[in-house]
Amino acid sequence: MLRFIHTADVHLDAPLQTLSALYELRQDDFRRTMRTIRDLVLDRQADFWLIAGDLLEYHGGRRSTALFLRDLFASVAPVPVCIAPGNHDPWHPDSYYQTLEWPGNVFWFTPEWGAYEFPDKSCVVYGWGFPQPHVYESPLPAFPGRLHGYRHHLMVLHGSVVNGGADGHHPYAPVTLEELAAAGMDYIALGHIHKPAVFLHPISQTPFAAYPGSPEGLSAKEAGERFVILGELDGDGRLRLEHVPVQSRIISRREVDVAGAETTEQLVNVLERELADEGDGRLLYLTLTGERPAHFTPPVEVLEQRLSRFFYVQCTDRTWPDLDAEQLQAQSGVWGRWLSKLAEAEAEAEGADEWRRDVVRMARREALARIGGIMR
Ligand SMILES: [Mn+2]
Repeated sequence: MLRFIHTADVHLDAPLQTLSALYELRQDDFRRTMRTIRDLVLDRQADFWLIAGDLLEYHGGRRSTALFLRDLFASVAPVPVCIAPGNHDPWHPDSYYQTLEWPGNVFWFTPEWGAYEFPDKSCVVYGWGFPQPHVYESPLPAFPGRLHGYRHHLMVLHGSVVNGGADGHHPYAPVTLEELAAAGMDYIALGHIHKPAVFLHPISQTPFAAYPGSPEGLSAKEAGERFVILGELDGDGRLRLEHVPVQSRIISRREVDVAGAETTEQLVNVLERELADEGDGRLLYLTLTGERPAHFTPPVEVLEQRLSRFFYVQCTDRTWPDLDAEQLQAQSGVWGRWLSKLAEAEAEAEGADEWRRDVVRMARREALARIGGIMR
């Protein structure tokens, strides 16, 4: 039985827009997540820690963070840590990957295919690393093939799994499932795509490659639990994959209908009720919707302040005022003419596809919000 922990796309020291004042605290979260993964490597007695790229940002990555990684990796010795650099942390001569002295249990992959042999585990770990941020060709045609005399074969690779033939225009090492399958691996630890995905072998239709996703959310899009993959390979080459949540903080995206609220206190009451299931300390990306009284615009700064039990709140107001659109339309002013035009567009879109009807409806809602903002 061979066991491994697979992670990728941690993006330590990445610039995180909108978090300026909280940046250092959030970076501390990312390092805590790395420690959680390290604990998992030790607790589950993993044979390997596979890291498939975009670990420490080449641009902006700090020496202190590189030293943190060095100490962290030393703390799992003698467990091998196998790292394949990605497009955010390419194998540059002046990268910390090359300028620091790393513990003996850290194995780097470079732009020349590498194969590290672990005879006591009857395993070879193969890998390749980005030479620079943009790589338009698949690295797999240059893969020299499997070594003989070993039971298990693992690969670590950062790149984009593309459907069908690679078109040569994708800048991040495009690889096809067929190419990956042809390498004859028991498992391919992929990185690059931040959403978890497991790929089935085109012939056996069983899992043989995966993206674990980012273990800590980097943006509002990376909401909910975040994972690493715990893999187990038995003597017959059967693979079992388990997704283990490791995030330090959850990012939540919520839309709350605040229709009818016409004071800040009423708004806060609605939000406290609707968000009761959201744990303290989360990052909350909140959107307000619903028809509101024209006289009252939600004060987003105040709401952000009142929701201070969260680590970070970004509140976006998408409510619209309860203007009498028909009465405005009946008047000959510029607002009336604008709304009439949108009413015409809405009528025209009636027989069109749903996407077009949505666009027209959003345009009308936006127009009402703008008009309401001015007439307030
Ligand atoms: Mn990447």
